[in-house]
Amino acid sequence: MYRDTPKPTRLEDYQPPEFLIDRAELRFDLDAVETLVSAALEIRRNPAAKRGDGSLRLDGEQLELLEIALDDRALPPVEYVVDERTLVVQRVPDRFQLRTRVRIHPAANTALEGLYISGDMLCTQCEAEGFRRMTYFLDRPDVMARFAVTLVADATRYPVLLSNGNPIDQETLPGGRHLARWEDPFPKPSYLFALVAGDLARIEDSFTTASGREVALHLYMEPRNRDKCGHAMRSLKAAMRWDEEHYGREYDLDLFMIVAVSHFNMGAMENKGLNVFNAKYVLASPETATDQDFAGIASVVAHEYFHNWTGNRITCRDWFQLSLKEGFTVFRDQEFSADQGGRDVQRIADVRALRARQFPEDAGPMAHPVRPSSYIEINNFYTTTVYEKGAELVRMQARLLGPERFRAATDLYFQRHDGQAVTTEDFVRCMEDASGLDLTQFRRWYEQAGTPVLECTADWEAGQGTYRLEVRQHTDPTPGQPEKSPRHMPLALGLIGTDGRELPVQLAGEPAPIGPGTRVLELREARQVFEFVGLSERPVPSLLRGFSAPVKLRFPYSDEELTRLMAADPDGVARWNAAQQLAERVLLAMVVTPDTPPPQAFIDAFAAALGDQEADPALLAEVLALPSESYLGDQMQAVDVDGIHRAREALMVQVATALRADLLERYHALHRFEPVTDQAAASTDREPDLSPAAMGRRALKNLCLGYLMRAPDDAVLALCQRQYATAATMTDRIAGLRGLIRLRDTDQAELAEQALTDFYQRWSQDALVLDKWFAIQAQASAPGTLGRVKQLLRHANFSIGNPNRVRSLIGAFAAGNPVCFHAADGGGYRLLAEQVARLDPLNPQLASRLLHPLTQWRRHDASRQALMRAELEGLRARDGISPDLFEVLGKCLDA
Ligand code: B3K
Ligand code: ZN
Repeated sequence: MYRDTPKPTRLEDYQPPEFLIDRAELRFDLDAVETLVSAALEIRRNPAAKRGDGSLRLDGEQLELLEIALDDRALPPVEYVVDERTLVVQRVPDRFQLRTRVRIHPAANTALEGLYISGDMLCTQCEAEGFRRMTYFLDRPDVMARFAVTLVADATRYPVLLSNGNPIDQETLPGGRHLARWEDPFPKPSYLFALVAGDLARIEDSFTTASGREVALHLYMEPRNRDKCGHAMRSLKAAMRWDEEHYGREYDLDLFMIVAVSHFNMGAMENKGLNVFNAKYVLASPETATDQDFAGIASVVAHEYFHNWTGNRITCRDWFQLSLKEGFTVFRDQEFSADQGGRDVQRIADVRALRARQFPEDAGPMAHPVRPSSYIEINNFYTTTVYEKGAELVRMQARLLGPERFRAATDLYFQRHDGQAVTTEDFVRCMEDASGLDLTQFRRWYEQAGTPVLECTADWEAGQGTYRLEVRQHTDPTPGQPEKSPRHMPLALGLIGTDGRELPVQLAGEPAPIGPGTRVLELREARQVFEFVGLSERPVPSLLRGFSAPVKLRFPYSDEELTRLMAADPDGVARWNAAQQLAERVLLAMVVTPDTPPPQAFIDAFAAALGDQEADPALLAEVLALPSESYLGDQMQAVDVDGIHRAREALMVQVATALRADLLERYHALHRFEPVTDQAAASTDREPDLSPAAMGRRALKNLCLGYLMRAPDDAVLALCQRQYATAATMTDRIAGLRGLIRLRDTDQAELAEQALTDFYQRWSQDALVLDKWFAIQAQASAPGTLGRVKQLLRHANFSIGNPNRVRSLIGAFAAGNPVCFHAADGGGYRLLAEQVARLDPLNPQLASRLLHPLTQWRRHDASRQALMRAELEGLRARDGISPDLFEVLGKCLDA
């Protein structure tokens, strides 16, 4: 931790590197307690850079320098300076070899950046700036070197030794040690370096590329997890094929490896040829993983694989360009998942996530552009804005270009920039050059933070058959950006008639369209008017179809119009969005006036959707899910946490009571598809079905169960217990448990406790399932939850050193349980602040992320604001907080 005030890095100060590293030969003498790292770097002056003072500055942190030599001459101490962050070698020649040898301590590395231990294995995480914790280097993405790596370790503890690229050779050494050599033929930035050592099991497969090359696929895991990797392997092969078919991208090495590790700060990491994954995104079986987990695995496996082209072959010039690789790669994984599992449902999930996390970020103190212009700790900028909003920016460009021109533009991007470290500007230029479009105004999306609001109104001239739509756009100020300019965006829309059918969308002055359907308009001005002609009746506009731009759109729909869209809009996203708006309206009214019954029209619309046998059950599960408490809070001036919770629960009870028979009928009809286990024999009569259709059925069925358990009579309780006990899938079991846990702190609490004990006993040996056990308790809205979370922090299975466990208890409570976290006495805030303070010295990256729910303090009432602020001030007053925390606290307290 640094005591001096950390200084920001600014985009405007970017300078090309003064030196380049062509080749890096590394040797790791591996040991958990003490590892020695020897580096031989071929360095030369960068002809494209300004000449500095003639000295070489290398990054290095927490390294103990043992030896240093330049062109084989050991350097005397007067010729170099080492401090906490850098090694400066004075007056170096234009081209030379630098050798260093340093000592590092993997077992003491709790930050999980650089080389660290996870259980009995050693592994690395270098992005963004972890490589400098292993050796002195130019640790920046625009320095791309060829790496040759030698790993030496104890042969019994670490029989498997992996690094990037191709295995070159292996040797047995005296003293029970062995050695492996790896070479990566592709130049890469240091953040893509990886090594793994351990006693690992492996499953193998292979993939034949479009051009007929064989690629070996190796998946490594702790031996006890060997039978849980089939889905990840299948997902990898599907992703490889998809990237060939949709982007013409073939894999480039003969070997692709994935390693599952138990201690990991994020989801996974795309190191060249050697992806390292959080085990959560690899391991799955129907009994241990939910349908959502299966989908998450496919999407993360694809995401990391896709990075091979969008990130590794073409990388970022500097970390301000992070969205170049992340936004594009998220867009690619979203499209992959849409092709695998269903386009509407995937898009709805993506929009839901964007609204739940990115919109609040963009409206709060942490708001920043997709291409930020300054940071203190780059790890704080792996945000939903850079990732998910970044993906929306690529999606809008794809939409503006259309499929053919977008493909031509990505082809051009891959051809023009292969092997380079580039910027988001280079990406947009390819979009322009391949299409002829002018994206000058579109570039504002990369520079301006904040979510644009589209205020739409319409009028109808019956005599003319003309419908006029006026769209005004504005964006509120964000920190450091008081003024915003209008943005260029696609607005997809359709027009719906009284009978629910689509009407033709014909703009004044244009020929009649061939048929009805979606039309994409382009917005550029602060105010635009569109005139639709040739209409025989006043249409209901279906706006922002497919969520064509990441904006908040407002239109004064009547309840009847929303109901019509909810029942009939052929665009699934718009249909879902109409249902959300209708429910939001009802709920916000109930917040203001508790005990108002929902309008009968709402219940009828809900019943109609529930009974819709034509629609995809997965879509209906989305349409019938009420907006989340945090989304509702986001729609209010000052969040009324308790009022929202009360209203949402009350509405669910009312739906459950009014539609008990319908919910039960649909539940049973869907449940019939599931195999069940014979409790005594614990064996299933059939294999669970993991197709998207089966997952959709389970989603709708468990939605029904969720409603029914809001007003449980004995029959419903029995049904929930039965589902819990006989479930063949974790999806069904956890849905049963979620229902039962609602009984905590009621007079039927026994049922909840029994199920939780049973769940613990079944799964206490499986860390990922146990994470669910922690999370489900932390998210329960029962009054005793805060006390239970405190107890769970002392549970034998809680570990502050395991990020998954920390997220499943502290993160699930603070970010996933608004009503308990925001308890009026501030107990929830206190708990989070204490845990963040405890975690910060160990793992600042994780600590800073966990803090986020507190950063939204200004959204709450005065008394909560004071309590939240006091906790934030308390953290800031602590000695030696990390730069990560320093930056977040500064932004949210001083904004
Ligand atoms: N690129 C990594 C994220 C690294 C985060 C470092 N703090 C995972 C991904 O986006 O694929
Ligand atoms: Zn990524």
